[in-house]
Amino acid sequence: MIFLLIITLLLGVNPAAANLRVDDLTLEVKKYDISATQTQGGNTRGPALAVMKDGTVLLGGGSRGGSLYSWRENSPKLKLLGNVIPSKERISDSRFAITDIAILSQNAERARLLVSYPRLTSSRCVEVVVYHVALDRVRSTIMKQTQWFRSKPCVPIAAVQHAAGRLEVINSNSAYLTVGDLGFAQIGDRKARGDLGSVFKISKSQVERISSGHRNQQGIVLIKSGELITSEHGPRGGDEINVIKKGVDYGWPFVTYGEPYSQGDYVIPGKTGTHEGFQEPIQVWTPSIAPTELIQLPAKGYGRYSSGLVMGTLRENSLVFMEFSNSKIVRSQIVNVGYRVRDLDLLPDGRIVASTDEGNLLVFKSSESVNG
Ligand SMILES: [Ca+2]
Repeated sequence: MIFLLIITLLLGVNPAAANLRVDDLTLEVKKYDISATQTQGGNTRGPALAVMKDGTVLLGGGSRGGSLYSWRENSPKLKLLGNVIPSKERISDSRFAITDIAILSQNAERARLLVSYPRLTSSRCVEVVVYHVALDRVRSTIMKQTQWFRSKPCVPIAAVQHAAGRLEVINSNSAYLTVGDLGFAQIGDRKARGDLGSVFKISKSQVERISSGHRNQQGIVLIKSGELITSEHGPRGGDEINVIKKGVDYGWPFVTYGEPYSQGDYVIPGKTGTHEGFQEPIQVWTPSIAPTELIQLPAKGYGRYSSGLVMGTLRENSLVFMEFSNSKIVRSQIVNVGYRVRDLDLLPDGRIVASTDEGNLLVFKSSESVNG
C-alpha cells in the first residue's frame, strides 16, 4: 500500500518519459505540466517560448493571453514575471495571446526581449504589435515596455489566428517579424493590404519589408548559412516552407497549392494547385499539417538531420525533421509526438523543447551525443 503510494507520488512529480524514433535516432521524451500557461477561450492555446543561455525557458500566454513566465527544468515551477497585454486590448479568446518572444540580449541581472501579439484596438479592429520589454531577472519583473512595431491596416476581427507574429533575432538591436493576413477580406488588393502578409526586419527606429504575399507564417528561422526560412499555413492545404528573399512576392492570395476556398471564405484565391508567376515554395503539404515554429538543429547529435530543420505541427501533432541542403529539403520525416506543437526552441545542451496546446512542455533528447 505504502509502496503504491510512493510510486503514485513519484509519477505525479516526475515527468512522463517515452521514446520516439527518427531514422536511427532514439529521442527520449520528457513531459512537464505547464497548463497554467495555456490561453483559454475557444480552443486552448499553448504558450510562445524562448530559451535563455542558462536554460531558463520564457513562456508567454496564460489564461489572459499576455502573461510572461519563466520556468527551469531543475525546479519546474512556473514563475510569473508580468503581463504585457492590457485586458482592454483583447477579448477572452485564445487567439488573442502572445504570438512570440525573442531574446535580444541577456545577462544574469537583465534581459531585453521582443514580444508580439495581435492587439484589439478601441475601434474593435486587430493589428499585430511588437513591444520591446526590459526584464529585471533579479526581481523577476517587467521594467519597461516600448512599442517597436504596429501593422496597418487595422482589420475587423476575423482570422486572428492568422496574425503569425513570429520573431527571429538578428542581433541585439534587430529581428525578423512575420505578419500574417489576419483574414483581411481585401488581402488580394496590393494597396489595401498594407503590411499584411509580409516578413519585416524591425529595430527600435526602422521597419523594412523583406517579402510579401504570405498567408500565416507561424515559423521563422535564420540558419547558420545565412538563409531565412519560414513555414506558412496555406488555405485548405498548400502549407509551405519558403526561403525568404528580399523584394519577393510569395503569391498569396493570387496562387496557392491549397484547395479552392468556397464562397463563404474571406478571400477566393486566384489560382489553386499552382504557384505560376510567383516564387515556388521549397516544400508543400496538401492536405494541411498546420505548421508552426522552425528551428535549426545543432551541427552534431541528430544523425542525418544534424544542422537540419525541425518544425512543429498542430494538425499532425508532430515534429517534422528535415534534412536541408543547397536551399532544398532533401529528406523529411514526420514524427508523431501526440500533441499540438505550438512553439519550439533548443536548450543550451542541444535538446529540443516544445510547448503544446494541451499545456505540456516536451523535452526531446537525442540518443547521439551533441558534443561527440
Ligand atoms: Ca518562439
